[in-house]
Amino acid sequence: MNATKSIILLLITIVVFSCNKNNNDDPTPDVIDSMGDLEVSGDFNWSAGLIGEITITLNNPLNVSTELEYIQIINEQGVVIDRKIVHDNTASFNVNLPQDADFYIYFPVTEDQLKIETLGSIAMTLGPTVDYVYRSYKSSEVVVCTSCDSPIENAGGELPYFPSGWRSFNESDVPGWETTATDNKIEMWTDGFLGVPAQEGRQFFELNATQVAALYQELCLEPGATIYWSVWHRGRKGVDVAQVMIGATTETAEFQATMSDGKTEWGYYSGSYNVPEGQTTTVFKFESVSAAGGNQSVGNLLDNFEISCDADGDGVIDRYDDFPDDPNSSFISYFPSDGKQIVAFEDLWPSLGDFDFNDLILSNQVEITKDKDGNLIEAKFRVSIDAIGASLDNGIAMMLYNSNVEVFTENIIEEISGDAILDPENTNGIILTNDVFQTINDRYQNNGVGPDGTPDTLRFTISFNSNAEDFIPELYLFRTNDRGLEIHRSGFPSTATINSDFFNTYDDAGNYKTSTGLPWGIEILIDEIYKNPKEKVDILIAYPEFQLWATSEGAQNTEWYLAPVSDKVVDINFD
Ligand SMILES: [Ca+2]
Ligand SMILES: [Ca+2]
Ligand SMILES: [Ca+2]
Ligand SMILES: [Ca+2]
Repeated sequence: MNATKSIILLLITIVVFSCNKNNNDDPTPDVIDSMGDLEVSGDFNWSAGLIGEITITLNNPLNVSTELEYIQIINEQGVVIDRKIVHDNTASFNVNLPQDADFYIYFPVTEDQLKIETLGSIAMTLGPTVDYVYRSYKSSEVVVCTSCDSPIENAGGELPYFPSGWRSFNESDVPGWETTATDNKIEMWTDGFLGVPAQEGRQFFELNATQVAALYQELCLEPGATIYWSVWHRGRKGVDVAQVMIGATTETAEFQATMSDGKTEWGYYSGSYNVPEGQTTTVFKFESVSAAGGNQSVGNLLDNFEISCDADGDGVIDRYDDFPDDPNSSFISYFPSDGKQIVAFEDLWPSLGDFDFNDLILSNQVEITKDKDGNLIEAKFRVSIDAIGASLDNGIAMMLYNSNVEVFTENIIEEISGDAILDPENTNGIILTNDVFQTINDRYQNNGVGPDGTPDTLRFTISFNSNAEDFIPELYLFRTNDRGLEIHRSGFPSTATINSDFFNTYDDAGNYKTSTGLPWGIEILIDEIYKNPKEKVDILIAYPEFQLWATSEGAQNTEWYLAPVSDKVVDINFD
């Protein structure tokens, strides 16, 4: 007894001494061996990962066409893990990225690539920095749906090069393009002439050269293929009108779209076209209809004609379509954005536990399908029950929140199938199991004390009713025999089933944190394997870098989970 008291006194002395020492401006915190002695800012979310918004701003000195193009996030293997459409040279992503791997912003049009280092604003400069050769970036895009070598030529009117102002060329001097004008003249402008910026590159066309006429290209496209075309149009003195015609010859080309634009902005036009069987030559014709000002040599500016394959006609070209043969599905993305999400819990809330964070450890990977507009179609979940150090019986549930971690105003779930059911008590809630021990096939704990076993994996699929573009899934625990006792990670709300009498009792400060900011659950986004602390081994002991990560609110030791003390963690190699 006396010995115990002495040790306690000694510990108190050490703690007091530590506190005093911390009051100095010494930036190096004292190393402690019990998480319960930590004090951490109340704002820290206890998540290891790059989680939040990234806003890309494109610097575009070469005037590459960026509007409505896709910008992507790719992983080290070059796999596209997310994409957004660029507007006004900017695009924003919500990311959940592991920090033990590298990720890049990638702009396919120019093949520019930039490593992601932080959240927030990222500026990216497009194009080669030296020795720029004037060219049209997208002059030979069609590679899949045609057997022809060069289906489109000089798409953005960058050839022939001329230094400034405007020129009238004979059609034989303009690669790829022909005109219906009887004098065979094609008029071209350079960027900035009469105050008009090129839509792409530094040159563009004026359809009305000396006559009201049409520009066209004769392309060799594979019969039976579906192609997707796009082009940009602008008025010169006011609202000019032209039309897009496609067919076997200039005479039989059929109307596709009317282009009508004023003189202040380029307008974007696009559509799909099915190349008829037997049609080996396809003519794309851009025909002047009317022009402001009444002079037939004035009007209808044109730039950046593109053709791509769109086999399923969903408006997403094959190159960007993760489901090129499914018109209802266009893109795959992931939660987390790459790797997997580990959530690790202490389950004695509202009382503190032993901080080994192995009472329940889940790893979660979600493959998300979206339509062409980015709306949710389907999500396939794989939730692995990695460790069960608990002695109590717990259930596992999930809530889907919007990207601000708020409840959706409406139900977004159409249907669920597989190893989970809808939560009858919570809209957009899911029950994975009412009792973990009843769900696993063979009893295992994977905590270094109880039996080891290959983790069971729960697989389920949610289909959505298209009311949302993104969701955050939150895995949480509840007590099998007391649904009102639910344990969330801090930063997430409790659900409709909570018994709020538990809040502010024992060690809880009302928000799933203690008065010193400690949580009952942590999150790790990880590309590698997470080895959990053995039973009753404090996570500060198992992972010496954890303490500074916590006290720096995640700013330092961002990869603490890669540096365990090897005999303090469970290291089981499951196939
Ligand atoms: Ca151009
Ligand atoms: Ca498509
Ligand atoms: Ca598709
Ligand atoms: Ca524990």
